[in-house]
Amino acid sequence: MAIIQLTGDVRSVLADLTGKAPVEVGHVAVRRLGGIDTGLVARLDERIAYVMPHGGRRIVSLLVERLVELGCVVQEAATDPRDAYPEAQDAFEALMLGALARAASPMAIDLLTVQPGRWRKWDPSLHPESELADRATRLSRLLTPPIVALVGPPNVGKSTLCNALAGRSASITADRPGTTRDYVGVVIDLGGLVVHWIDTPGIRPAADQIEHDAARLTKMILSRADLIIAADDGQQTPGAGAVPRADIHLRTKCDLPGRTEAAYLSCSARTGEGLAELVAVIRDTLVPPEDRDADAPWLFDERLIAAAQRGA
Ligand SMILES: Nc1nc2c(ncn2[C@@H]2O[C@H](COP(=O)(O)OP(=O)(O)OP(=O)(O)O)[C@@H](O)[C@H]2O)c(=O)[nH]1
Ligand SMILES: [Mg+2]
Repeated sequence: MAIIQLTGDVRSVLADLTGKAPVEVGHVAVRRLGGIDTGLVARLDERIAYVMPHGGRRIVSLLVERLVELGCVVQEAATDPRDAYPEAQDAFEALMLGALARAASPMAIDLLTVQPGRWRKWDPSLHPESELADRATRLSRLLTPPIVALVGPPNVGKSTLCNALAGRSASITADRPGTTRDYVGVVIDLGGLVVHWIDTPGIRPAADQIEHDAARLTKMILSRADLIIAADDGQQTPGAGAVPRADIHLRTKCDLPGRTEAAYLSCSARTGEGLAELVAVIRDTLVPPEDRDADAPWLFDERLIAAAQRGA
């Protein structure tokens, strides 16, 4: 469960979010939350309400996005980071412990633990804020799982690959085009980087209404994806299932004769061939090794610059 606190003119925001009259002061009610989730809404007083959806990261971030659309402004907790971690030596260490607690990827751990030392010695003339911010955008994927979408024509083995990487049967597979009718999301650890993997339905020109709806949803997901992988098994007509933007072109089923091609990264979900390389390419594209290995401080929390300027 997550708790989102609303402060201010909560009446109109609650009405817009839930499509119902705002919950009365002192009451708690179950409400649909903007078509995103069903959760609890608690009204503490005229100006304070809690919205409590399920705690999954996706739900919380979609809900926050919706609230911003409705005119809300996101406020970071104004508390001193040391309040949460009294054992921390200084603000840098407290912020690091906070990031460690919410980091999704095992790969974040070593990098975070060296940060307090780097921030204490931060020299803005050596590592200006703009450079740190740029690198932080990519490194933040170690804290919040990036979205990786796998797209391509039906029956090329997208769901089989998803299951092979997840190490379990997360998506239904079959030797029949149109097996995946809706997108399936799985959290997968790719060599230390945890990602939100989206297995999409194969794109077919002659599709029924369900597939049209699924294709529309897929387009929406693609617009949010951090990385798009376009898969084909070498048996498709050119242009089938083409996507506007693909970061990686993948040839699947390379265990079958005549399927590999130099311009593609290739793999076989059946034999496991090429999977380790695929994992490394995805991870290093999303979080490049030069960002992970740089000895500059990592701006993993917006409050770090202010703390450094205060001489925390
Ligand atoms: N030889 C071989 N067959 C594979 C491989 N990966 C998948 N297949 C087979 O290809 C067929 C289609 O696999 P799916 O994973 O369902 O394909 P999909 O791309 O998800 O298909 P849709 O959901 O219809 O878009 C199944 O019969 C799989 O067993 C592979 O690496 N090698
Ligand atoms: Mg599928």
